Amino acid sequence: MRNDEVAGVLYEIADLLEMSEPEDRFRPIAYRRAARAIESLAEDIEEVAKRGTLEGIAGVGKAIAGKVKQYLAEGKVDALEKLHAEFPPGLIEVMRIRDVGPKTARRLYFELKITNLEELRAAAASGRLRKLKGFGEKTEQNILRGIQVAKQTQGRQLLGIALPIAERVLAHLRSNASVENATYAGSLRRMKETIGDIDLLVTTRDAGAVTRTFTSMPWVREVVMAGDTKSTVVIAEGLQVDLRVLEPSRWGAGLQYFTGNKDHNIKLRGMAQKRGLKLNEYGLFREGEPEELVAAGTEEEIYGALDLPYIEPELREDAGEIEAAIKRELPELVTLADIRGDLHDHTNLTDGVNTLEEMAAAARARGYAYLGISDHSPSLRVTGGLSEENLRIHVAHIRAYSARSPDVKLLAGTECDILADGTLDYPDDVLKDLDYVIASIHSNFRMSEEAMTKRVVRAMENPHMDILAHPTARKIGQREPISLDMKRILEVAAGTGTVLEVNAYPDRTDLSSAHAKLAKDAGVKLIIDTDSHSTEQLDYMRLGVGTARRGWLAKGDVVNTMSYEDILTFFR
Ligand code: DGT
Ligand code: CA
Ligand code: CA
Ligand code: ZN
Repeated sequence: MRNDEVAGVLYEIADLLEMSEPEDRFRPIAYRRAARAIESLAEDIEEVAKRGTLEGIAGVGKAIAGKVKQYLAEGKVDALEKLHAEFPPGLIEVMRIRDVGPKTARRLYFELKITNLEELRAAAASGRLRKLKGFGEKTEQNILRGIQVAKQTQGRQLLGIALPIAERVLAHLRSNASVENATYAGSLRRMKETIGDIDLLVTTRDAGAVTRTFTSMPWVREVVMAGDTKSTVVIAEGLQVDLRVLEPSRWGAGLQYFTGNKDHNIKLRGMAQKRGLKLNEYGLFREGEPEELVAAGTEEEIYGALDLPYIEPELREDAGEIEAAIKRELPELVTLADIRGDLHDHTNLTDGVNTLEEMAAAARARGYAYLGISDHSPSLRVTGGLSEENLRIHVAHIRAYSARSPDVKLLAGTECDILADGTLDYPDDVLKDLDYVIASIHSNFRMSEEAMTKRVVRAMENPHMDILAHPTARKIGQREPISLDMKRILEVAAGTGTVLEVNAYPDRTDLSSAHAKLAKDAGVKLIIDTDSHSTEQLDYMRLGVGTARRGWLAKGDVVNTMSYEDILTFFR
């Protein structure tokens, strides 16, 4: 499905329109609305276009439908190209910095001649920005930090974006009948939160044909290299994709080598050398004349020949996994199949797009035993946070649905704001009637570590709070984590029994895998949630499971592997 790709084009038009015509308040809103609708469309946008019913999608009128059609047919949109021509290309990155946005980017360009990120950084560092009306020293500091955060992810793509793209490319490759095995390796297989490039591996009887299939895919923007064993392309989203063709008998060796990471591989090669063996992308060999092939077909055989149990890809970071493997102390990692439900989910009563009935049906389709509904609390006005009275009505609805439902059960919860002083946004007598309470930070992100830690600790000490959601509140590439004394937070969480969330929403991934591991080691329980704002986003669960596995979490560390009855009792 190319829905996300099409939505991305509409978002870009909206941003550039805002930069080009700052007085036009309505068209950017219209494009963003259409983009959101297409993103959350269950059906393939290409199918809808073929049927000629694009205008049946909420927010898609004649003009937008025309642009979608042109994009699907030609891979470009005239209106977008025209907008692009109006501004230097570097301004797009400027506009994406937190605290900047399209309208400010326009002023930076016209009033200070800033055309790219480096010029913006220099202007902020030298105090030139504060000359602009409405700008001060503080804005300059914030923008400098925003640039730093953006640079950390520059050229990298979120796992949640790269993974579906890799699957789309693999499906396309498999349409070539000569392809036997096809899979992704590299950081994607290790489920890293951001991906530098996509590494694909195939075995085939006809390397030339596969290379042609690969380099002629409709969404290829540039062919960097095309050879019989290695090809590289850049695709529409700006991501590089590497394809390697392997000998079927060397599949495991190639998979092991190209999964990495590099440090894990280096350590493994060292272990091989100590045994008089040589490990490379073609196999594990005993040195000598001639050298003898010891293992190559499967990864299990390669690890086995080095006296190691199989090491899951998510653990291969040279972060102690090889030492644990030697001692036979690797954890049995949680799997997607272990997950029985998702407890951080929004409906259209606040900022979600689907009704609770639709969300429940989507949970049923995923085979879940339960789904938690956790809409926002009143202080988050932009989301339409629920008043106490509306929350009570919502809870009654949720309970009624659950009572009627023969299979998937609903839990009535909230995602309650943690206010600046650490109190919760609903009074205790509202919270006590819910099945569970998620609390999280959505405002006042800039506090000292001491004040912020105190704020979160105070929230955790509220006996009604069960789950601390997206604990660091970061947005990858957008917003740095809040300052928290994580050690202290984990100590308190272990004491209060607060569950910490691994939020699977792609730009959050919060806790990170490293923090999840610290939490586990501190005796804290975790939950993997998607923070879904639409039915399809429930599929982010696999990303969260990937992060949890990278954090060494086992089934027993994750509370939403429990049955419905057990988790209800647990929160009670
Ligand atoms: P990325 O793309 O930056 O997100 O990270 P990776 O881990 O996918 O790195 P990439 O694409 O450069 O290479 C894929 C894998 O290939 C990497 O994880 C390990 C392997 N590899 C690449 N270069 C070397 C190397 O010089 N030595 C060894 N042992 N392995 C390498
Ligand atoms: Ca890679
Ligand atoms: Ca690569
Ligand atoms: Zn949420």
